[in-house]
Amino acid sequence: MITTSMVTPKFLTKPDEIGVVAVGFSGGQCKPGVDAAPSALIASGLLTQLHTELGYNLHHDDTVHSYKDLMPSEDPDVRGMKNPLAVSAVTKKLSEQVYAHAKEGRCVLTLGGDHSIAIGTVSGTAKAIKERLGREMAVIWVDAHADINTPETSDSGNIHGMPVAFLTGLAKEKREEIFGWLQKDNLVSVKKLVYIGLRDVDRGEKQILQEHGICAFSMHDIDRHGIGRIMEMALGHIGNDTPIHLSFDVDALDPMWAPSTGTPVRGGLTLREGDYIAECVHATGSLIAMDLVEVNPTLEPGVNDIGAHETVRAGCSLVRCALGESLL
Ligand SMILES: [Mn+2]
Repeated sequence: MITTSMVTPKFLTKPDEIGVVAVGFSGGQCKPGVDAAPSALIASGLLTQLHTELGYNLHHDDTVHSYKDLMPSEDPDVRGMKNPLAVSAVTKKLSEQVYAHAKEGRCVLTLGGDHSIAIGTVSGTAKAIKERLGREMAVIWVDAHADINTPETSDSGNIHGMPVAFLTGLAKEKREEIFGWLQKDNLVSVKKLVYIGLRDVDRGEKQILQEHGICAFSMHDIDRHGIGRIMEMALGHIGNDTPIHLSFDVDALDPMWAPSTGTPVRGGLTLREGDYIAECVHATGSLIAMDLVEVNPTLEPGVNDIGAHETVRAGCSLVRCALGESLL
């Protein structure tokens, strides 16, 4: 049975509406299959549940966007980045799509795709919130990884490990066609960024987190304090007067709960801890957007696709919790 605990949203003018963007894009990393996630999530009934069980009116174009028309014929590495033209073009377009929903005052749900797409989603909501409310939003980044490499600190060159660096202005590129379209209006402050679930952070990233005093709760912190106290501290850092964009990488969950993902790391969140994070963010009434990324149903599918099925199911649960499902 699904029960809802609806909280009156503080920063949405259309609280009963959700703008949905389905992004079948995998170009921020090397493993195909993450582009199949939106269809798998939708086929498992996620959008139907949001409508019939949680009561939202969905604004969705019934399309899983692959942005094929935006793909360049050649896309050579730039500063070590792989597929820079493609990722930039796709995220720029996605930024406009998310902006259009957020500007209308509705909550935006983006189903990825690899985590590079957050360059599009976060920049879109940041701009809309600045225009609509004249304030900066916060980002809660739930992930095993910090995704804050600059092109120079990245070993792999995969842009899904760099979105936070571009979104905070720590990584910059002047060329319009390679993220030069990210302007001040699109960016978020490192002071308004909170990480939860980190456990595989590169050396260069650790340095960036320390240098900028970024608020980050690793699995060590969660072991020490428990997820309840961690959420108090995370939300305390943000304050109750700030809109929140929740960017949830399914690899924050332990591979036991979400095996079908591109870069699994053992020692992660339980499904309940993940749901609890989402429930707490919902309870603030400050949620203005959520991304669910890095579900890859083609990896570790398991016997009878049980692994893929469980990963999709976990992803759906995280989304429903963030949007108001409650246990009682
Ligand atoms: Mn990520």
